[in-house]
Amino acid sequence: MTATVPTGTTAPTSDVDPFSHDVLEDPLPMHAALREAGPVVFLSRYDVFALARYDDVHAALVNWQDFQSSAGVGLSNFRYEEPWRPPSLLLEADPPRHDAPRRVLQKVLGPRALRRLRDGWAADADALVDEVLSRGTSFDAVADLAATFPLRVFPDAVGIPQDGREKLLPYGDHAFNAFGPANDLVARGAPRVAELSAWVNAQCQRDVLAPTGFGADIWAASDRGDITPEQAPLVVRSLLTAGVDTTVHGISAILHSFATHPDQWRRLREEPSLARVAFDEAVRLESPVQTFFRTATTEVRIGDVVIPEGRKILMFLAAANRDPRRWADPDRFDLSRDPSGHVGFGMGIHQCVGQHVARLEAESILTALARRVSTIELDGPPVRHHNNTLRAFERLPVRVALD
Ligand code: HEM
Ligand code: OVM
Repeated sequence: MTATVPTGTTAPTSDVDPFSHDVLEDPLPMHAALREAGPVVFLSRYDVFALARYDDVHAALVNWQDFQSSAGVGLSNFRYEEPWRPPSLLLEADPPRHDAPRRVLQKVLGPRALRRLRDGWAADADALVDEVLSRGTSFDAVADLAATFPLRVFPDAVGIPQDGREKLLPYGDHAFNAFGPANDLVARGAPRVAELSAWVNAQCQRDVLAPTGFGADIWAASDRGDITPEQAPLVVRSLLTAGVDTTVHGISAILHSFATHPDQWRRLREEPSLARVAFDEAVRLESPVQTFFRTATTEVRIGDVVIPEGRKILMFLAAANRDPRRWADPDRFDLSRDPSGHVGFGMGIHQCVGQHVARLEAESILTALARRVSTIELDGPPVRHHNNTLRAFERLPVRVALD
């Protein structure tokens, strides 16, 4: 027998649009208001329930049984709406179908596999920093570092050809917009979706991929029977979708954090091994991936609110990561704090399987920069890039001083 859940309790309601340009420009006031309103807030504009407190976001992330991903982790409910592309075998799957692709990627992107890349990426980062600094000490940290470095090292690590790599960022940008409502951001990406998708899908084929790399490793897993040959290209697609924009904006975030916290840059220079914790602290503070949705598989009760079966729940990772109930002085970028437990990479069975890749990229570029740059500061106002899911910079003018 199942217990009867008392109904009739209503959630506080808000008509805020989390995907409007005003909010995307500065979402922090909305995050605070949603956290304060209660554990669950009903967003009338989209007919969804929102979670913004750390404990509630965390609880939903680890409860994949009641909060499914296979109906889509965006606003669109795959029970009723056709997805814009075949669903991801990882992100948009539940157990048991999620298990095999997940195990494969966990191995392919695991710490052991990354050890082979470490020295090469460190040298690539040193070379890029030398190149940028040889042109001058004022530059755009997005165009010159945050966007350049991942695009130099990651596609090579996957094993895709040179040609067409400029399509990776726009494809990812659209994929992350597509988790939101069909607003102007999605409309702006729409004209290129067919071209970008066709190119990305073509790069996932075995004969296009280099004989070594993450792509080849995924196909080798299908030879072993760990996944099917039909699954292999879709697993490669996950890397090409999730692996570029996220690290570009993650690296922008950490450079912004240091440019606005000179004392923390001095600490990093004294103790370069802080680069790793610094990146996680920047991911906590900025949450490059701001939100994901789930769908209730059953009536779920959170506090006094009962969410009916089949309804969409919007989880504000970014709001959870600055919840003062969980974090002391949450808005401070502080290398002394322990940021572990942040939900910027998610939590539970879908927790970012690429996080070691992201950390290694960030650590490489940060270490290279710390070796040569004594101070880094803003050289003009940063310009935000708006995306329905990502928190991003379009431009980050910085000025550095050299030793
Ligand atoms: C999953 C964030 C970098 C591949 C996730 C999730 C988050 C996230 C929040 C959880 C999704 C959910 O719970 O529904 C980030 C951030 C990154 C980053 C902030 C960089 C700073 C990467 C990279 C790759 C990657 C570099 C690939 C190399 C994936 C994949 C999943 C995922 C495939 C789905 C995992 C699953 O559902 O089991 N990421 N990510 N991510 N990420 Fe990342
Ligand atoms: C995927 C995926 C995973 C995480 C994020 C994402 C576009 C996509 O497996 O395709 O965002």
